[in-house]
Amino acid sequence: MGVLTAEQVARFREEGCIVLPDAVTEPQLAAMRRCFEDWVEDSRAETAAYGETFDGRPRFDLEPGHSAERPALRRVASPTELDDVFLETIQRAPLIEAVADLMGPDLRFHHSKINSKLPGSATTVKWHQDFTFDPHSNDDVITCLVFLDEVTLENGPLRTLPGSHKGPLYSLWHDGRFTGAIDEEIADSFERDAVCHTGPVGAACLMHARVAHASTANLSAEPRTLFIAVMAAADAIPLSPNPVPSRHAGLLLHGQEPGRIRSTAFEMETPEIPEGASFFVQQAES
Ligand SMILES: O=C(O)CCC(=O)C(=O)O
Repeated sequence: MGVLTAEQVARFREEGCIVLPDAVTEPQLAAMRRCFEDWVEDSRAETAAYGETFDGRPRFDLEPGHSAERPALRRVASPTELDDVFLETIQRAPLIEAVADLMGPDLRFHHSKINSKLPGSATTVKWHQDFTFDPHSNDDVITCLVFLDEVTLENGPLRTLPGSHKGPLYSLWHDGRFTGAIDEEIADSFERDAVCHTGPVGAACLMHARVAHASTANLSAEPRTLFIAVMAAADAIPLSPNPVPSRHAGLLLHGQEPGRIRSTAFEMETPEIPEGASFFVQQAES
């Protein structure tokens, strides 16, 4: 069942990122937003990253400056383990059918998370490519960023460098340290051609995992919360430990088990798994 137009598919091939309006249903959206509101309320009682994931790291990550009055919950790791609506959302049309139009019918789950920029928090994302955090045997890997809030130019939208999925894999290592961010001078050269991806609540950005991307702080009074799911062609085999391990990793989301491994040639440095709650901690240390 194709849901994307030929033009949308061509744009994805050329630029590496498209916004799909109405990517999720109203009930899914309402349920995901309710979950996140509850987690923000819970976070008011906390002063440091808390909860526990599959691999023993904190599940809920707080931006420095977080307080009960001004909560700054910036990351929830593996929400698919907390409420069924998250897995259901990425297994159902139209989202999964759109991904199948771009990556082929056989699709496997890799990991998920929520990234939020609550009003007044300073959360930013430095330039990086997801593929250098999550290398697979081939690069048919896609990051789906579902807008749980309207995303505007003011509330810290995703910014990508169109076409960068066809270019080099940039190092995330500098002076012997894994910083989780592309070298600043290279990143500065992306700024001129960077494109912001905005859209209504319920839309989703479908982004090739090799696309260079970043996002700035939320300068508005409105939140910007994304449910992010990374999935891959089922014949793309992960080559390094999952940075956001989940009991759902490897789950077939669509199509059939291919019973094959497909590999393409590339070379890159080994990524480092964050020791803290999220890659925000790695990037902040850089
Ligand atoms: O939250 C964002 O703006 C970007 C998310 C992202 O790049 C990531 O979590 O890898």
